[in-house]
Amino acid sequence: MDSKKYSTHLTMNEVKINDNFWNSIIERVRKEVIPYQYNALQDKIDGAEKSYCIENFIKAGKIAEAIKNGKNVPVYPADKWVYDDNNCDENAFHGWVFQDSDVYKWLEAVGYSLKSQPDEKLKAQADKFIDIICKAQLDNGYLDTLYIINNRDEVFTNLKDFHELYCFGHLAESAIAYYQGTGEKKLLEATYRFADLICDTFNEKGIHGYPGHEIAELALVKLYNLSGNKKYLDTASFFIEERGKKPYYYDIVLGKETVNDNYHYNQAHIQPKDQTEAVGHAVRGVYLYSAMADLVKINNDDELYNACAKIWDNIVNKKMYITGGIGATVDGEAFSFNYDLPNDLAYSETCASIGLIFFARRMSEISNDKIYSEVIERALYNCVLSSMAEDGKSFFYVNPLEVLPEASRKDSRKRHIKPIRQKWFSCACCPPNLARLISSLSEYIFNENDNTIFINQFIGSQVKTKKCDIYIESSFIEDGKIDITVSNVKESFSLKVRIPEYVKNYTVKSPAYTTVQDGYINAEIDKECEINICFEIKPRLVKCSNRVRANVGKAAICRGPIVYALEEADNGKDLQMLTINQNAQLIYNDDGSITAQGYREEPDDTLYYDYNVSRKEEMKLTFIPYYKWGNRGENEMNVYIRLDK
Ligand code: FUB
Ligand code: ZN
Repeated sequence: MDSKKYSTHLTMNEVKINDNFWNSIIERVRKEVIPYQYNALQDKIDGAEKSYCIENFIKAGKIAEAIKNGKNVPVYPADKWVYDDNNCDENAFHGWVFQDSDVYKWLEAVGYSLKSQPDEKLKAQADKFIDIICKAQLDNGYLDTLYIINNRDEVFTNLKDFHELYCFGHLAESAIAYYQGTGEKKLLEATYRFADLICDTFNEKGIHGYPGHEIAELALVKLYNLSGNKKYLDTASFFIEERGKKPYYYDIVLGKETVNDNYHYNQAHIQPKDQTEAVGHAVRGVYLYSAMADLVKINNDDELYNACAKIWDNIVNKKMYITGGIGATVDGEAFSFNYDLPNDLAYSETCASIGLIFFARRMSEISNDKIYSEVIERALYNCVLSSMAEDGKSFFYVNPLEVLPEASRKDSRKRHIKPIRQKWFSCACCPPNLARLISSLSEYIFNENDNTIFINQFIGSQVKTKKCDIYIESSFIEDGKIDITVSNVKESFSLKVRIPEYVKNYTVKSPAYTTVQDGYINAEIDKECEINICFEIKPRLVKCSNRVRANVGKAAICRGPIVYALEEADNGKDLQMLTINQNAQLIYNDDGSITAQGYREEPDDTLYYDYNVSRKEEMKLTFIPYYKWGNRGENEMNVYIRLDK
């Protein structure tokens, strides 16, 4: 770790995307997902599960007003994770304990979107929500509708489960994005007041607790970066230092003593600085690791960096799907044990992959090692992208690598595996998370430090920096080509372009002195120039470690960063009967599919029989990008295919 080499990602203040592949996806989020979520948050979607999100803020606003006017307000139990008309009073809080976070994530996406594409109608909608949110804030700054509506006297009493600090984290992220996107400060001011209350409440002299679901930590760092107010940084550090200390805070509150290390689910089994393995709830994990990486960079904290590096290594080398999905088990939406990566039971929550991207970018800024950008690319083009339908109107929460619709219906162990994207979820964490990531994609392309600009993702874009202007024209996903025009050069610097690990051959045309360093093409720039790169992007068979039991004897097909899948719509039912030879010619087609000669075995109706070689017929196999699966109705899907002997 060398603090002099730290880089910083370039932000949407500097970077504008204009890319063949991504333009339509960003537009889909802007034109479909954001408006759809606007209605979903207000329960205006027929047939979708209710959100209650805005309804809760309106209820909380009335209570805040009543309190200000000295009126008595009712009390309801705050004792469950999810509230509905069957288990609570109609005037009580409804939905999941973290329901507030849905509108915050929506506002964050809107903030980013308005930055790149001003839109008065959308801004008016967002301002209306912000007014509703701010009316709910109590005089002392507190802002979480569960406790405002149900019981003001119990705030911060169940940090382990009830998500007040999680909702605060999303509030802060949205307020910053909205301020940066529009210049509007109302939500940010409300956030500072809540943040101040939190800083006054949690410290050496106050509560020694920490969030059960991490995110407040990284949000406080963002507030510190924006405001320069050190108390936000101190509270983020406090939360990270207190986590996992013994006796456990949660035990103290619950009046028990945990004998063995517990609280893996919350990554609170030991202190973060001593953690070496990714455990517990995956989204919680990656949000924590992101905040740890933030603190590493701000404090040059070697100990925390070593923990981050070990956890990273554990995730990407033992616990990550080929799609960049993480959190293999439904049991606690959690990381499983090393190499436990079942295809048909995978949890692989969309939010977890998004959090992995957050962690990766922070790590890339610390070391400039390209491995982090490789993982961003993997997660982005596969797990994350697959979570949204092609029309932007339905979503996956869970991202399996093998789907049999009948099993999803009949096998309760696979109830989480949905064979078709859903319109909305009562626990709707993923779609708004996706919206905020895609709307801020421009912040994942470039990093910069004193003497270098790194191009980490090959997304058509333009950027203006202190050193120069850069224009990238990219058809990378189609044919591997990237044309980089550097102009307005104000000082000499190194331009480093990541060479993807799957690229074996490439050509570079560069008038500047160009070498290869640490997996990057390195061009020394001192005047304007154009650099043309062509990466050879060929379809390839990818094997998985034989420690992963589910994939022994199988391979996946990939091209560039894109993982491919077989679907019943192209290949018929019983995808498990298909095989491919390791030498099969993989043909990339103009429509983005890959075809190959393979085989379909004849079905064996006899359950057991003496060994013989299965009879099989040749057939043309069609593979489509994994992110496209499930757009043609309910059907079987497999990422891995058996290798023919
Ligand atoms: O707990 C809040 C969110 O709900 C988590 O991040 C998701 O995994 C889902 O459990
Ligand atoms: Zn989610």
